[in-house]
Amino acid sequence: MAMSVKNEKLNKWIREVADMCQPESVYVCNGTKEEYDLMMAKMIAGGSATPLKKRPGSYLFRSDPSDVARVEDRTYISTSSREEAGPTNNWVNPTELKETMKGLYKGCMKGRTMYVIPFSMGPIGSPISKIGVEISDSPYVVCNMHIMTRVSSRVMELLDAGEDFIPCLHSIGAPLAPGQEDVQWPCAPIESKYISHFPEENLIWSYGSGYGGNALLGKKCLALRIASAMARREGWMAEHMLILRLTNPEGKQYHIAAAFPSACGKTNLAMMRPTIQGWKCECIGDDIAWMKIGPDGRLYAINPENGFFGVAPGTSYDTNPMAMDTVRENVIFTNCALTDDGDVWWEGMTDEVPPHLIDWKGRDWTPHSREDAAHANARFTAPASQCPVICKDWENPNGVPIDIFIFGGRRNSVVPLVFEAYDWDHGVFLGATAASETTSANIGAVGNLRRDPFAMTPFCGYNMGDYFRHWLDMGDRLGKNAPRIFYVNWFRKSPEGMFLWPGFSDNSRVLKWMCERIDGRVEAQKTPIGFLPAEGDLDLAGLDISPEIMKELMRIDTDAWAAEIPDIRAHFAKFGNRLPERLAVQLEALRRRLE
Ligand code: SAT
Ligand code: MN
Repeated sequence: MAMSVKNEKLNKWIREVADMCQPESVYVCNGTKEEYDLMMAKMIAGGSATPLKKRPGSYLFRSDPSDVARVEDRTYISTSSREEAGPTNNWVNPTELKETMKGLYKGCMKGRTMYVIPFSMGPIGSPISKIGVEISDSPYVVCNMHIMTRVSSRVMELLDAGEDFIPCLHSIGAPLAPGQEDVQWPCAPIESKYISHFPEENLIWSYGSGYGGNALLGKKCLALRIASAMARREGWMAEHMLILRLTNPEGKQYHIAAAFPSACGKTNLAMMRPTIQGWKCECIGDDIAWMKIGPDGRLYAINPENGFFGVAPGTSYDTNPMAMDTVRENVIFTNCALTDDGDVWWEGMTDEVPPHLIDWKGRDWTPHSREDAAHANARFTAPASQCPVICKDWENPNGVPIDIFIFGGRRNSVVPLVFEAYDWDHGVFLGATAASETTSANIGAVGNLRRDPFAMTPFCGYNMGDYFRHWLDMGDRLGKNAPRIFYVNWFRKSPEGMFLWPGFSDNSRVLKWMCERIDGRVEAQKTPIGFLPAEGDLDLAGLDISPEIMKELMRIDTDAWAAEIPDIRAHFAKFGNRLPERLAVQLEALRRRLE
């Protein structure tokens, strides 16, 4: 099979990997529906996929309970010096890491098929797209890659014609001895999992996990970690951002890119149905934005992905009806619960809880069970084209011009609903100091506050201090064309622990204010932390919310903000002399304004 590959670098790499991993056979994927169906049929026969009677063309998978999310502790940026990877990344020198991993890769595909998956991030053949080839021994990965990226023989034709590619090697790390029976979700124990990146040579090596970003290497590994390093070298941006188009009642379009950490509502915002009269929202992407300065000097964004890998729990016809309609058919569900009539279910999907389910671990479940029926990081993998509000320009190779950047995260206190940066440098400061409570998207403690600059902590493929500088450089290049920068917090709580803001569709009210700001239609209040909406400027028509609650949502507790200063100082200190002076200046200015 591999012999029909004409790209020499690819051919050589396939042979090397096959020699090292010793698979039973090698199969080159073509991305067709037949291939997908055949692969699924095998996984159904093997017992790992459950077809869902209630959802055409859809399947449920249950992972090993140890393999349920990204593993940040086992994720490496392997640059020639530790300094290049910076203080926010795990680092091992490339020679040592490759030796360790070669030891693990040796014979790791025994008894399995080695799949070669040619894929494109971004529309095939577009000048901004990048080609990757993932080698994986997981048919589950092949099917997910079919949805999340563009897998196609057309990509192979480009490779045959000599196009370069980013090699992405993946193994679940579970060889089969002759006659050994396979398990439902083969993977390696946590201590031998490695998600490794070699940004200086555009190379990805992943071992031991079959879940999400650990295994679908086009997403976080290629489109963020490797791409962010390429973007710095080449003068563009690869960001952990949703992209949406908002249209006002007069038909004027605004394009917004927003960076929130994993499982903080990017998918919900990207597909939102505005509650404000006459406004329309369309989705372009829900997770990743690649942005370049266009010929007119503005910043243009594309979504490099082809599907959504969204968090299932909490998704419902109330919170995200467009996502619910997106996942009606042709979807892969992972770690959701199974209903008795052959559908999936998860916490928050319906008001009524089914009387009986099979939980994500495959056990009988009733409302009296102590654990959740679906895992908190259960996911759907769905084609973006199925989203009812997908924007007609979502595959436009020229991208869409970004007007607004939003940063934010989960903060149960301190941070108001919305505020605007004074200028670009202040906006970069807001991005660089963004903080959020941790979620189940990563293995580890949930609910701890951490600084997560630009929501890129787990995804920046080089020294984060240099990344801050790259943002400042981009602003200098964009000048007056730079998007305006805002900060939001949908998650502020009352002392009793209730969310103060309804969120979801009502977030459109906040976006509307941003659009009015950039159009110069509304004045704002200047405060020590930034510009806040002036009283009455946030459109609350039809919303049942008391003035007291609005006041609490917008309240700036100067003491609490002052208490952030030492924490930000410690956060900045980690970057040593890589921290741009302009950010230190911003911190000092904030301190003075709070005095
Ligand atoms: O597992 S993924 O990394 O793809 C999802 C996420 O954490 O955003
Ligand atoms: Mn993400």
